Amino acid sequence: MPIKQLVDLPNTLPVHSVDRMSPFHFWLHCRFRDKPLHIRGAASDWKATKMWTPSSLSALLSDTDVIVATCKAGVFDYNANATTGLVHEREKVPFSEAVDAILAASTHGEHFAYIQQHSIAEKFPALQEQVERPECLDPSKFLNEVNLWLGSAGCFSPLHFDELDNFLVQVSGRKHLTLFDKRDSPRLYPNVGQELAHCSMIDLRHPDHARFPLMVGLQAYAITLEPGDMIYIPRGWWHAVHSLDTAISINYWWSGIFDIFRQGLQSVWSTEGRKEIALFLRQLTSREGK
Ligand SMILES: O=C(O)CCC(=O)C(=O)O
Repeated sequence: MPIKQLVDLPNTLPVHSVDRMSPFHFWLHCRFRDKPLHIRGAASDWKATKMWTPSSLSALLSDTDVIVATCKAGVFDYNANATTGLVHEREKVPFSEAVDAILAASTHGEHFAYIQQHSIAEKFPALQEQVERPECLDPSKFLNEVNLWLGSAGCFSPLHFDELDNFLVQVSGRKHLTLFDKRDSPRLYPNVGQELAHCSMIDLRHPDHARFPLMVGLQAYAITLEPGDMIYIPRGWWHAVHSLDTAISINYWWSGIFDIFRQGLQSVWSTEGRKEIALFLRQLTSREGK
C-alpha cells in the first residue's frame, strides 16, 4: 500500500452490529484481544445524535468560554513546541463565536477551526443529561474523561496514541480514521521527549519515506465514522483523525480497576515516584536516628 494513500484508505476494520455488543462480548472480542472495533449505529438513538448541531449547541452554550484552535494547514498538533513544526493558534472566545468561526471555515476551506477535547462535565454541564454511557461498557468501568470535539471540515488530528482505552462517538458529520497497531510503535517514530512521546513525528498526509523508512509497508487500518457510529480505540493504538465534514464527536476515556492499579504502580515506579520514595525513606531514617 503506497503510504501516501494512508489518509484515504477504504474501511478495513470489522463492523459489528450494536445489538450483539453486550459488555461481555465487547470484553471478549475487543478489550481482551486488544483490537479496535467499529460499532455501527451505536449512538444513533442518543439524544445528542438526534439533537446536536453546531447551531443548536451555539444557541445553548452561547456565552460559555471555550478555547478555539485555528490554523491554515488543517493539521492540529498538540503542542506549539512540536518538533514536527506543525503549530496552531489558540484563543479563548465565547462558544457562539467559536461556532461562527468553525462554520465559516467549513464554507471557505481556507483555514480550519476546532474546539478540541473540552470536558463536558466541567465546561458544559448543561449537555451532561444528553450524553449517554456506551452500552457495551460494563458498569464497573470508570469514565476518566468525557470530551466534546467540534470542528470544521478538513481538520486533521495527527498520528498519536492515548494511554487510556477510548470510545470515539460520531454525533454529527463524518470522520475518517487511520489506525496502526500498538505493536508497530517502534516503526512509527514517536517524538522523543516526555511531553510529546505519544505523538508521531510522521505527518501522515505527506509522509517522508527517506526520513521515516521503517514505516514503509506497515499495516494501516481505516474506518469512516458516520453520524451515530462509534469506534473503540484500545489504549496504545495509534490513530489520526480527519474530519470530512463539519463534525461533532464525543470521546470517552475509561479504565478498569486493574488499569488504575497499574497506572498507580507505573507512577510510583517513575523517576519522580522513586525520588519521592527515596526522600520519604531518608526522612524516616533521619527521624529515627534522633
Ligand atoms: O476527533 C479528533 O479529531 C481526535 C480524537 C482523538 O484523537 C481521540 O479521541 O483520541
